[in-house]
Amino acid sequence: MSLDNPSAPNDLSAFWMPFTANRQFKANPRMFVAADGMYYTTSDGRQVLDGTAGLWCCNAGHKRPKIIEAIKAQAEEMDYAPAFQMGHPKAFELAARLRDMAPSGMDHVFFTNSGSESVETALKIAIATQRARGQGTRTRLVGRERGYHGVNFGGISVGGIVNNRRHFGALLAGVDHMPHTHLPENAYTKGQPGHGAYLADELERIIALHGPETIAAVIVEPVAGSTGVILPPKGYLKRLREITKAHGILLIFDEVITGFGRLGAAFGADFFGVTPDLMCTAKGLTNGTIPMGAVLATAEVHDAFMHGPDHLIELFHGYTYSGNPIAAATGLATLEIYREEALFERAADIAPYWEDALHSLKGLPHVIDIRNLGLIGAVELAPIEGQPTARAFQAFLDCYDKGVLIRTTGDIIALSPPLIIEKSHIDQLFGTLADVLKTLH
Ligand code: PXG
Repeated sequence: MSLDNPSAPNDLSAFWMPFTANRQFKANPRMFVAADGMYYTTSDGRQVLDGTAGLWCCNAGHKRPKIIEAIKAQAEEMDYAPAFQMGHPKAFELAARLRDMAPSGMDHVFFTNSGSESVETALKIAIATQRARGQGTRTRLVGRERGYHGVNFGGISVGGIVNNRRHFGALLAGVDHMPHTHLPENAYTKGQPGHGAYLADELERIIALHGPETIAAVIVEPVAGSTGVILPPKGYLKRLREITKAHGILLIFDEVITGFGRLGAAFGADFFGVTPDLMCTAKGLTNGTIPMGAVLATAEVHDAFMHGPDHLIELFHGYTYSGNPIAAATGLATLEIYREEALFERAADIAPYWEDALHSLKGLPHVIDIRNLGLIGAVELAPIEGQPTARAFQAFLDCYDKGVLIRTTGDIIALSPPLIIEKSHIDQLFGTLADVLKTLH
């Protein structure tokens, strides 16, 4: 096919879609063609309420004029600047803004282009930090069952989702996993569950098994999102911090979902009052508009590299698009919106209404658990016997038909709306979901 003879726009065959049942989708496609505020517009002209902020990323809602203007202005001024051995002002400005909003001590920012790249970057920095400190035997990484850290090799190695791992060979060597924190006795807890802080002590077992001098870092999501919203029991993250510190192990928080106001604070680290050594971010950093991620590091981590002759590269890592000008401009505009509209505080203010509306689904058919924190919600359904995921996926399709976008993982419905959500949207979201649950088989 030549370029002056483009194929019809309804040819769906070429695009191999990510994390999608391609054949099912292409037989019956669902297309968004526009978005504004809390709503998407479908190709057949319907309005669909965004209950998931895209994929947990459009925290300020859609089509924000400030972001659009920033992208236009930057594209006109300068499209790209080399990321290695050259700089441009907006990358430095964005890094400084991130440092200023991060937990104190997280003073340095390494730019990436996605959550997956932030994870790879943090894992590599962690191992290299230990080596730079003269702790070169510390090469092991510890993740957690049901953890999601993106889809690159490091991320799926420390991650704990079997389908994301089993098809891809031997993965990274020297990785171990803590148990997840989803306990049946915490079912229907509103907010952070009370039971299970003891699960952090499993890390002591792993440390005793391998020897602390072999372990570089532990990585966890403060709240596990992708595997269906698994919350940290009260005291759990503090305990992880104490144990890692006592054994010279770095703690990495993967804040790709919990960053930028999702819990009603800038980061999960702020919400839980626990500061890690490294923090992975992406998604909400640019409101999902332009791909960008960032790893935040403490001064201790950063300064471990700042030795040797000044003219030598300290860290052999980076991407062509690290700190890309248009992404940096988008990030700056996004952070300005968060600040001007106090969106993190807004999320905290509306979270109790969200919690009550969500938990009002208790008792509806098939519902076996409900979990929430900040502007995150999950409704777990009993699977249809012999057909795991089918019931929740049907709920997704039915909600979409009724004008509401939800997200499902397994038989769990996960919700994470833009932080600009109003009470009327919350009513629409849970009203529709309740109607759907009542008619599901
Ligand atoms: N870490 C965490 C904690 C994530 O949630 C990533 C890393 C990877 O980010 P990128 O930008 O490489 O995709 C994520 C991504 C869902 C869903 O529906 C979640 C993610 C992505 C897509 C869908 O739960 N999280």
